Amino acid sequence: MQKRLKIAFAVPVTLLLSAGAAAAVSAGNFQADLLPVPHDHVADGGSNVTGHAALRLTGRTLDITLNASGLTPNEPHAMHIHGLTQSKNECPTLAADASTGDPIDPGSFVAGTPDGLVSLGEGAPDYGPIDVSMTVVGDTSPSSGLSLERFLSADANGNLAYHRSVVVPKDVAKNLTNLHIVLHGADLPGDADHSSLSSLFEATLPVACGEITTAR
Ligand SMILES: [Cu+2]
Repeated sequence: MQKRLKIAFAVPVTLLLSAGAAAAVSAGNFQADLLPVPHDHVADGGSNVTGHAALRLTGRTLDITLNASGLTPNEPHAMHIHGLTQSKNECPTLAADASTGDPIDPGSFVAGTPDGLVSLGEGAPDYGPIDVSMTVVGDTSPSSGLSLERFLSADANGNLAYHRSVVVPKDVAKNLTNLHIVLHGADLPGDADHSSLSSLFEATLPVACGEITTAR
């Protein structure tokens, strides 16, 4: 409830500020420190994904170099730039675990009871919609958000190194510091298999998040 109020008040202020931000240069260096999305460590199997993204913007071309570790090995991980371009967005905290019906471990799931995991849906109010899909080939628009076959897989040690230059929408280029990067996908211990790919909940689970800031 407190968070909803905060967002309601934040919008008008940000709209005023964005009038000044519109004059911002459309070139420069940006970065994001990717830190684990907070989950209960029993529920997420000790997931501890960290990483760093270096972003260089030239016009609408964004050159992205992203390294991450601690990911579920040998599986693709959806990676996106998220957020409402016209307002400052935040990475979710564990308070986002509203547990409205996460389909994990159905044997013990009790609706309305926190399960210790911030699901895709629960995190969405914090990190907003997809702006850019960091695919390896082809389309990078939001519509590729779940095209897992075009996202990079982590190696056998759970490391991932991504580099691609993508053309981003104008409002994304102009508002990068309102946005953040989210990495998805974790095999959870709550089910019998050892893959995140048999469950949309696991494949889309946000595992790391980092707000985009200017870099020198
Ligand atoms: Cu995402």
